[in-house]
Amino acid sequence: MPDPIQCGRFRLSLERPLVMGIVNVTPDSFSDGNEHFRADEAVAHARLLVEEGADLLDIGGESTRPGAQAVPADEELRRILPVIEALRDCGVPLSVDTCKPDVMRAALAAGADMINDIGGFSAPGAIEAVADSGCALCLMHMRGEPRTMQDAPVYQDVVAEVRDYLDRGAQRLRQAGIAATRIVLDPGFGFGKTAAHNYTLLQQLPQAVGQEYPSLLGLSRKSMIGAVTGRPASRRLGGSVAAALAGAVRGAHILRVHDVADTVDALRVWSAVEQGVRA
Ligand code: 9MG
Repeated sequence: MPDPIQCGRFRLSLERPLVMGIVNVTPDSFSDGNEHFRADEAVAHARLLVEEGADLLDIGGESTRPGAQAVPADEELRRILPVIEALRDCGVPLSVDTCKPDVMRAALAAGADMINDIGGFSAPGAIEAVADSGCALCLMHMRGEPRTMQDAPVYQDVVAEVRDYLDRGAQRLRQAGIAATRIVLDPGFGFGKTAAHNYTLLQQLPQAVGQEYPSLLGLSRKSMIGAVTGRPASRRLGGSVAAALAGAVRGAHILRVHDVADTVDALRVWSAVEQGVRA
């Protein structure tokens, strides 16, 4: 088992898979866009996720769905800062999903404990923005950018190529002086990958992410679930929970989900089967 993650004000033990609740403050996210767009609604939703058992929250002010347009940094900050400030003392670490160094700095100053960068900290200044804080970093694999990433992605060997990207990314972070205990790796389901690529990555998760760093998986309500079930994003709960469990069975450390209560229940039952129940 990897060491606990150093995550801002928190140390996260990895004795069991952790559940990260998604808090989108965007008008256009792929499965819950507009539902929690106002800051007060996003905060109320986040508090509910904590009550349901979320171990951490991931707050995002820019949609990452395929085809999404970029949002300027000042608009992203206008959306997320009030939410971070209101949730700072909610009892669980706050992750912020952003690729922009200016947003990273402001989010950390406002109290964020983790930066989740789907761009893999590749923007100029991104590593410098996070290096000297004590925050955790989620480095995700993406081929291309959200606007174009689903335009016929091709890999010779998706598992090896994702692994190589993640290894190199982690090395860049380490070279900047960032401790291994702050780094989390994510194969980036749905980011420049077909359904077949996504299922190969999930099936071969240990090979795709390696053993050196904890892993984070975002499978919830994604098109790979729809590709198998034929269901729209609003009806992918069962498929999402099954995918989360498949990740947990393969050693995933953090599961990024919309449906916290159902995922927590499924993980508890799985754990009871594997480890028994104390009388
Ligand atoms: C923001 N976001 C949307 N999907 C994601 C995923 O699969 N992983 C991470 N780290 N972030 C995601």
